[in-house]
Amino acid sequence: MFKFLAKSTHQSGTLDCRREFPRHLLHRITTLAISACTALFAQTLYTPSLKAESSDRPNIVFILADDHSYNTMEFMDHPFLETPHLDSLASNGVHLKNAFVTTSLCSPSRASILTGLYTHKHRVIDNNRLVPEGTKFFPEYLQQSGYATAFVGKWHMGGSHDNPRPGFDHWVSFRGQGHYWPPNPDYTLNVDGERVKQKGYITDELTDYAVDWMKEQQNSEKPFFLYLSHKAVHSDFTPADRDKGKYADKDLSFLSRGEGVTAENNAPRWVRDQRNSWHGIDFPYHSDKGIDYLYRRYCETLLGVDDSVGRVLDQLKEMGLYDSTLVIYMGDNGFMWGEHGLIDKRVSYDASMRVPMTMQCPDLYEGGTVVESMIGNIDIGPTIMHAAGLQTPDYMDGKSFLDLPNHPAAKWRDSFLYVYYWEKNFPQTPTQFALRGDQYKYISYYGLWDVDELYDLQADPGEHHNLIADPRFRPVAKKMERRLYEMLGEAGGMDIPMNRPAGGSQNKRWEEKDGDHAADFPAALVVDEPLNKEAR
Ligand SMILES: [Ca+2]
Repeated sequence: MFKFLAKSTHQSGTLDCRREFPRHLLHRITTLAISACTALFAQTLYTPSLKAESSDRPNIVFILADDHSYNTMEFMDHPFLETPHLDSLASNGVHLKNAFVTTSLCSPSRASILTGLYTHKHRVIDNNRLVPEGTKFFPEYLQQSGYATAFVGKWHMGGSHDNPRPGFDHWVSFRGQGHYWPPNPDYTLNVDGERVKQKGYITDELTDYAVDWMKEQQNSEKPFFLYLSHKAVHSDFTPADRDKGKYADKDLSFLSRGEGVTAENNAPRWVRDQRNSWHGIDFPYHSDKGIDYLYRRYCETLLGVDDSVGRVLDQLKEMGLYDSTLVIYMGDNGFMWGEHGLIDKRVSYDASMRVPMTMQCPDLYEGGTVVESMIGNIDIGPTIMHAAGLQTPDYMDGKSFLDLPNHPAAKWRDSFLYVYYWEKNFPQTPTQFALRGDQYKYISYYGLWDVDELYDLQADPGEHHNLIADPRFRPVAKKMERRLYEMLGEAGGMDIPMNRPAGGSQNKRWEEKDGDHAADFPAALVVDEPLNKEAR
């Protein structure tokens, strides 16, 4: 069983009642790491001779939701949502309140979670491609070190097949986005390489598969790692029948409607153009239903995910593993509901790049702990490997945050790098790079005649006041831009990856809402008179 020691060993002799990662495992990791320092890739710290002790290692459950915005949970002071099980992960564990993804898009983020790499390194830059041959997924290391591993749910890196991927003993998945309900009576999932009919509502059905597999681990010698990857709450938002219409009458006046996103305020021109597009509040998904209709469905769909989390936690309780199992919940990208006049993700604003993230392990963390440090999707692999007693491979960009809740003063990153590469499928959003610090965020657009953006996140967390043209902030903007490109260089990101176009392009505008006019240029780019009166 998972054992814990007090923190007295390295905190100025003070005894702290909170618990930390098992010290005997950390000691073993350190010792073995020194002898393995010449290795190119991850060294499995549990050599065959150590496998007898594998029962010391925790069981781990990672639950990924799709397009779940960071604040759509009851405990985030949502006006009406009821998410008791998602809330319980925070109240009984840790809320990683500043969690971000390096690219706010399904497939690139999923690839970063599974590889620990930035998007430009794993090169899954859109939602159409398979990961390149030879890509290593962190669950492979867990499997090799003696974990029983399962993947249940949405893989969505390339939609051409749903065959089992490396690293998993048990596999339940489907092609591409999958379906909330079977689209026809013959529609099938891939279960360990066999075609098995989807019987019902996907969130419940995936949870059934996950819980069944957990039950099978009850008497296993091996620790287990479950990767439960929901289709929900991605569009087309489809709640379980039991939740349909539950929020039909709720007041949605709290949603942002893009107020203040104007040329006078130096909001980028492309952002205002996007408002009347597939990803804008004036023409969302090219429909005339508006965001209120969509948002209600979205919230109702999330209730199924909350139920799923509850069922997984109940199963751990039933197996007597609730206190010792590390459970991590996160969203694969953020989601905007009216902020900046937009819906969806992709962009560098916090509402897009920030994700919900909680974790619990009562043996390890005190309930109600909040981590302020900036966590990334690239850190998930290193963190889960750390919990499993494995060293982070040198080539990974992320690092383990396993100890952060109990060591909040530990050295950690002070800047987070964000990248997004233009897709022809959704041509509204340009290639962009951003640097998010604790106080400021700098966003730069590449290959576009528009304004960059600078926000003071402490004074303006909603990113309403673009400071880029304010002379008082010019030194900050210059410094942030310089650091952004330094970080891109350090991370091997000074080349822009490209793909051949594939699939359609959601490029329409709605005339009734000024769809035949482009937005005005930002005030910072418009002059009253010629600048070069001495031209010869
Ligand atoms: Ca997604």
